[in-house]
Amino acid sequence: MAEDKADVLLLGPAMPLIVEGIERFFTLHKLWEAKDRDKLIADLAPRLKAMAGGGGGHAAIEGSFLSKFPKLEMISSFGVGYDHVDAKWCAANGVTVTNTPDVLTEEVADTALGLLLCTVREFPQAERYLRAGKWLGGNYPLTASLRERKAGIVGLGRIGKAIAKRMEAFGLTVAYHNRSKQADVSYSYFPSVVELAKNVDILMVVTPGGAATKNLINAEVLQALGPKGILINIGRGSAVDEAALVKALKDKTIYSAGLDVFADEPRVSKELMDMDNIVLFPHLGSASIHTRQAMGQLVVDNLLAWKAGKPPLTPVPETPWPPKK
Ligand code: 8YV
Repeated sequence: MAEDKADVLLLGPAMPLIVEGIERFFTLHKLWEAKDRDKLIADLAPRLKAMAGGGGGHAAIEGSFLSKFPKLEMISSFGVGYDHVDAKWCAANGVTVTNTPDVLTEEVADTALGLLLCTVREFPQAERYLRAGKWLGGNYPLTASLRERKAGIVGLGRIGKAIAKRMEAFGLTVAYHNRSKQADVSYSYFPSVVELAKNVDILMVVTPGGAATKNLINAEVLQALGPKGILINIGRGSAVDEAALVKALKDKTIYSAGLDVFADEPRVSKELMDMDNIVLFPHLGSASIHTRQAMGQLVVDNLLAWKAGKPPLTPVPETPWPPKK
């Protein structure tokens, strides 16, 4: 007799590795492709125990949606950030949430340093200058420099620490702000973001999204960062007050910015688009083939661990294993 495969509801488009990996071991249902979404939900609701988020954009996974599935046990989410999942609701309802940390740490840290260099030394602008044939008319203007700068990291988790290591190798002095002081580092700690910003001229934002960090980087922080200041955001767009940032860039309250994430991505505000003196990446942090495959595999492996009744590989802190039902 054929094995009765457990159902998995995939909430959005996902890379083939995830789709095929789930299909091999489970009965896969693709919510975004359903002709009648409500019918699919109603059919699955009495029996569905597992969902997966593929990472093709991060539509909110809210308690009001999840509560339609009384037997739900597991949500395997793509990406280290899971601000789109109502993890509190999951914790209260015995649902385990997993994310894909660690496997992307070095990639995101590489991207952060790349974005920093691009922003300070204006590499994308200089390349556009060459391609426009302007080099024939004279050299690209001299740029700002990393030399003699102090960097402040907002959010010193795993990725923040990997960025700090790279910054040290580049000769930068590193300080940080975090919810709590980290015991395993000797960088200067600032209990407030404004105090950190006052003491550095690079502010590297690596925070998760969500209510706790919403608009953490506001007008006051940008003012404190000052006219030499460079803001880099590799964490979540919601952590930066974009209107305040646009104003700070226009008023030259800060010098420049490099952004990999945006408040309403993939839509980027026209005001940011129109500025040629900043650097904008289309959320590239972890986006290499190597790293995205490792992340995708972890989405599948977390589901397989759940299927085997084993502890999930990477549960988020809000939903430690075993779940409280
Ligand atoms: C992914 C990310 O781009 O891991 C994260 O939190 O932001 C990125 O690595 C994103 O999850 C893709 O949807």
